[in-house]
Amino acid sequence: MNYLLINPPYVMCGESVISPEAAMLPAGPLAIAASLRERGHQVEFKDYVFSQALPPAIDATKYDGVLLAVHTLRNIPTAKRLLARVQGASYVVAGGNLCSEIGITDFRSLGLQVDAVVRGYGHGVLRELELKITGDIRAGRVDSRMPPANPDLLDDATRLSYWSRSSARYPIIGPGGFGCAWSCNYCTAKMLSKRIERSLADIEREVKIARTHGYREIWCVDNLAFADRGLACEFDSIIEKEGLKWLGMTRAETVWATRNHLGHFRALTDIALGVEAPARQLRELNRKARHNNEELLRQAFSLLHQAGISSTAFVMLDIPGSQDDDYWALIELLSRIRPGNVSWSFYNPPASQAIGLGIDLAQTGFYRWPLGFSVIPDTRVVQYAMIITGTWWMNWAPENFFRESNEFGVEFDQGEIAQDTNARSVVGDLWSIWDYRPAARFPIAPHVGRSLS
Ligand code: B12
Ligand code: SF4
Repeated sequence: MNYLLINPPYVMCGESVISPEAAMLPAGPLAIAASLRERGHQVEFKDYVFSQALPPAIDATKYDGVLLAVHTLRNIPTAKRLLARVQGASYVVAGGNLCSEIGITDFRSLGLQVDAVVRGYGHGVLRELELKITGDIRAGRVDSRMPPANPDLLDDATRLSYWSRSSARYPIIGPGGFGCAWSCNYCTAKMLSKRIERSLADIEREVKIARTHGYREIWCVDNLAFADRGLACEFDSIIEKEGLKWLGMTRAETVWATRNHLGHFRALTDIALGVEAPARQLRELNRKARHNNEELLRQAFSLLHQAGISSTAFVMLDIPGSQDDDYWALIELLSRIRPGNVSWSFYNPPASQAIGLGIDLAQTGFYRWPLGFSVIPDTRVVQYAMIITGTWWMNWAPENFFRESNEFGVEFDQGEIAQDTNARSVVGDLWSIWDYRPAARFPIAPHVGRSLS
């Protein structure tokens, strides 16, 4: 059969696609394409992340199916605009991370006329695609075999853009496998799946492909890189043999369980752990996961550092109902647990909640602006992000607002940030990610030297 797989842009402004300065290979969609090819199908992969504009029309009459990738809710507006240009498709299927949260009914309510939605991991449901099954397609069980993503499916310019804008970092599912062994009630990242190991042979093939394409670092995107410490060590050896480095994320508990092996890792450079703001609301959100176990986090960061592995704390800003005090409590928490780097993101509500609230998805962008869940003004949330990263936000200066310095190393000099940048790129360092574009809802002009409080 003959398929067209479409990867929509991250964000658009008017008719222009905003080309991200930092991006990652779309490993999931590329893996689906590779899986279909392994079954003897033809797949054309059209990636619009770095296009200047969308094509006026996409003729789909020669394809047996059009596959639409949707990473998060923030992609819905661009996916919708692309789909509106697809003409003559006989079968349209959406898939991707978002589809672990929402299915066909929600897609249709958002105005995306698709025939089917692949829920959760998609590489195990190819038979259903061949049979043109409609509605919600759910895998009975996640397949441990997933062929490596194939960057050769991208045109040369797009492949080069991904390479250059990813700091030569390649995302793959590694030793932690698919899904997650834990079950935190608020979480959708486990992709509707208990933890399933991925075939080590496939992982090894993928690492080799990454090296062949000039990548120097593997970003292990597993929910828990240390879910199995033996496999994590094997993964490390594979990467070392290829002359590459890797980084990943996990939970503090698994760092503790791996403590006697941490010194054996040769190619591992950084481990990230979730550290949320100790806001009352988030404590409630995390009640079951007990993510705020401060002593465990402190020990985990310390164990990593003793083993010569750098660390990153993932923190979330704009948490529902959060206030100034919550933010400063977060800064104090960080000063006690002492991570190496800090990487923040803005709170994204669960997709169904965002749809229910009628959030204007076209305005949410990618890392562009907080969605306004905290009690304090958006501008101040942005100021807080600036403190964590030690960098200005698109020419904004936090003049007059921040007068204190504190133990975490945040220094202010006459109202301006005076500290080194400390957040990792791609997920945290947003001012280097987006070109500044004024937007309708956020008429931001560069306000150098103006107080935003
Ligand atoms: C790498 C990554 C990124 C990269 C690359 C994204 C990309 N286009 O590939 C970057 C850094 C750019 C990114 C950005 C964002 N991300 Co992200 N990202 C991830 C991460 C770490 C791994 C994704 C991955 O590669 N997985 C491995 C592949 C194999 O799995 P997969 O992509 O899910 O693909 C499988 C299935 O989904 C399906 N599938 C995928 N595509 C398609 C297409 C079709 C047609 C079909 C049928 C099936 C299918 O089959 C694949 C194989 O089984 C996940 C966390 C995680 N561990 O999953 C977060 C995650 C998905 N991201 C998340 C978020 C919130 C974002 C941002 C919104 C962050 C922000 N605040 O702005 C942005 C949105 C970017 C955008 N597209 O607009 C959240 C989503 C939470 C949610 N459910 O809303 C996650 C779960 C992290 C988290 N816990 O917060 N992200
Ligand atoms: S451990 Fe992490 S990925 Fe697993 S269910 Fe909890 S929050 Fe989700």
